Amino acid sequence: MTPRSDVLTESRTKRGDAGDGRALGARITRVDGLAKVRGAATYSLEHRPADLAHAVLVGSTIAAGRVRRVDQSEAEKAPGVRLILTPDTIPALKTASNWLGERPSEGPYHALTHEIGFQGQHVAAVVADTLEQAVEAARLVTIEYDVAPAVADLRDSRAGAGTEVEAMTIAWGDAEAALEAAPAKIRREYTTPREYNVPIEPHGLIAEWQDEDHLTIWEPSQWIAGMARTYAEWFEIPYENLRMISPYIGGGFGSKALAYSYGAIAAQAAKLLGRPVKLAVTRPQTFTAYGGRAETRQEIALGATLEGKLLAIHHRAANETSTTGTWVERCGGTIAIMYATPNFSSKHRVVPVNTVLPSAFRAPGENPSAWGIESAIDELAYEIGLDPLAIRLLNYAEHDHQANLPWSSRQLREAFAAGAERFGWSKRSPAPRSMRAGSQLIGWGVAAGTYPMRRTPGQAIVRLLADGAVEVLSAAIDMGQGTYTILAQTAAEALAVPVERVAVRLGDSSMPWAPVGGGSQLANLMVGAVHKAALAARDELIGLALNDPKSPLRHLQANTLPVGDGRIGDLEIGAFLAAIGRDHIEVLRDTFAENGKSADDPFKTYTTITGGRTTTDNGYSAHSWCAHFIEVRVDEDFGTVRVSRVVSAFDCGRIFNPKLAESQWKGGIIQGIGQALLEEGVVDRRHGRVINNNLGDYLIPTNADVPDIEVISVGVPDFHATMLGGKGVGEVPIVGVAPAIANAVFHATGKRIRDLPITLDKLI
Ligand code: MCN
Ligand code: MOS
Repeated sequence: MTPRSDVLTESRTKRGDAGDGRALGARITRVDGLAKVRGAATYSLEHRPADLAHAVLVGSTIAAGRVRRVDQSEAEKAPGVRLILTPDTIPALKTASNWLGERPSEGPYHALTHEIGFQGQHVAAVVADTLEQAVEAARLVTIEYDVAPAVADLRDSRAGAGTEVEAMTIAWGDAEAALEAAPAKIRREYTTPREYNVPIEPHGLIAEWQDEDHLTIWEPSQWIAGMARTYAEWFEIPYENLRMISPYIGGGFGSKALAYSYGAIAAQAAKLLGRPVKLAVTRPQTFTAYGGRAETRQEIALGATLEGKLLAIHHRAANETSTTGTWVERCGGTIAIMYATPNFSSKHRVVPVNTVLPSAFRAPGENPSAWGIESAIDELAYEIGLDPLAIRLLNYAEHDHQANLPWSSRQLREAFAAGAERFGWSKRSPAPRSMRAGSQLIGWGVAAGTYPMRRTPGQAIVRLLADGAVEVLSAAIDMGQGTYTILAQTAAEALAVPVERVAVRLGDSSMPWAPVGGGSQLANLMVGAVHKAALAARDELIGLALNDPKSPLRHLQANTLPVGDGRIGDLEIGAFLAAIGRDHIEVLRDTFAENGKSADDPFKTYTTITGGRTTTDNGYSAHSWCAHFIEVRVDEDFGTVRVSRVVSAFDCGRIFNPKLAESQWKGGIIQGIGQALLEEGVVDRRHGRVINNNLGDYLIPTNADVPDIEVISVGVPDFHATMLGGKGVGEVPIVGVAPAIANAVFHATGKRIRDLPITLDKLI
């Protein structure tokens, strides 16, 4: 359902600004907040089309092999059953292109296949009149398999070495020779387990065909254009005939940017039945319906002078991927740019195992990369007898050594300083096990984090309405990060109206193109487009006032025509528009292209990730930065770890809404606490099965696990990074949290944990 302006109007906060042109940067409460807590916000799966049928998935119980036979005879007889799809009966679709816009094959796409590559892979789907009937009938489907040996995970001895990813080889100087000659060195292995996004709203969709080539999909989506393209290509219908609707999303953390096979199955069922079909992926199924963060392994060797100055970084990394596709969890990202070193070498391998294809989870790549280097640099500090903060400052990278370019801005030194000051780092007693409170060992750790500034353009329409209100429209999305709010603030700022007068509509493919709501880019790109469009709308209004033959303001000069708060000059905008015979003014603008021109090939630009500018393409290397200072308390007898204090300082450039950015930072830190202490997909080696596939067993932090978190902004506007000077906020906060906690645990206990999560069995 499209976001209704009435819902948004009702939910607007009364604590907005007064239309004084300073809306951007104000601590405004989320404009969609009230609608959400009152239940007035309609999520995709709450849509209620008439005659809705329900699909339920049947998953493979084996991790590798072949479906020999599906016996659906019992299920067919069950009450209410309308359709059973199996590898034998599901019609073929066309293979869709990937997010690079490349079609991996020209052949058909089968959403259900006989070949089994992982446990939980969809093998059949049962569609019935009610959910209960479909659930019951799905239990009656029996499947016979030919079982093949499976490789459970990266640590499985049968996993092999995999394949080197050439594009991930990064090198300068001669790391091996420099390491050999270095007077101080360490060589260690760091690992992270399989981790899952687990947004609070599980996945799923409702698919409804209007006629044989018009399809509407209600599905939570971080990328309206990209997912709409996939559905359109699968079913070979024109992109314009595909309507994708996703006004509200209960979190995604990277997992809702692509269309998955269950989407194809539901849309296929809807087409075959001529009825709308709803497919709600259950929580256990979300662990195999799409991938979380791949398991990683990194071997890091650091060579340094006896004073702690880095001479070489040598890095060999690997991540698991599926047997049918390639996911690269780029472990070379953070390690290549965080510290100054004259010699560097990083290589990366992918190792196929029997898992669903892993995918993006908040700060993919940068997150495990920071786990490695921020642990290793800490180990070197203790080895040499240097303070962990001092070694980071000693090796501070004054420019990007990988790209050999200046930073667009890097307030990381300021972040270290502000964080250390608020945390009281100078009071730290250096030796491990030297701080305690009764049976609690106290440890203080520090680590840095970073995330690149990605830049794909996006479009927005700004409308000035006769009643002085403003509308903003874009197919961008809000999954909780605050897009509705900051875009309202942007239009309010540019047009000098109160935020309450701006209605923002998002999440609909019939609106202007927008990039993926991922990679921490959406805020800056869309704020840029809306700002441009709002200023252009204002200029158009003034132009009409000065030039339109019917304008009552024709005799005035441009500089005596202020626009603001629903007025132009001394006229109400409505009265003015009525006088010139218009009922609104509408302007479309694009983040990068000028004068309302679209990108050269909008379809390619917005439905793939290839239309963007790189992190370095204007001669500056643009990234967000952060420094985390964390205190842990470790119970000496039980080995339990509690995070008791967090102070983190961020350089994310100009902040559009400190209240929301702080909430993003705290959320990322909390997810980092989960990664450090709790999160781990436990794989049963015998069956290749994720056994803790539910929120009772896959642990994430709850309130009792989270202490007070203090976040500080040290950013300055960075116009080399983006148009309005902001940098990315959403992902950088999770980067560096786990190593800061591991470093604190080492300081508390003298025990170094290099394998996440840090559980008590590893400590005692
Ligand atoms: N912001 C700001 N000033 C800036 C930049 C951002 O005030 N200079 C604030 C705004 O409120 C903006 C938010 O931070 O809406 C996030 O902006 P940005 O960093 O551009 O990130 P995106 O809008 O692209 O959001 C995606 C990002 C990613 S990639 C993941 S993963 C993630 C995250 O956001 N998943 C989230 N934050 C999440 N927050 C919630 N509640 N749920 C998720 O699933
Ligand atoms: Mo975020 S993992 O880029 O959606």
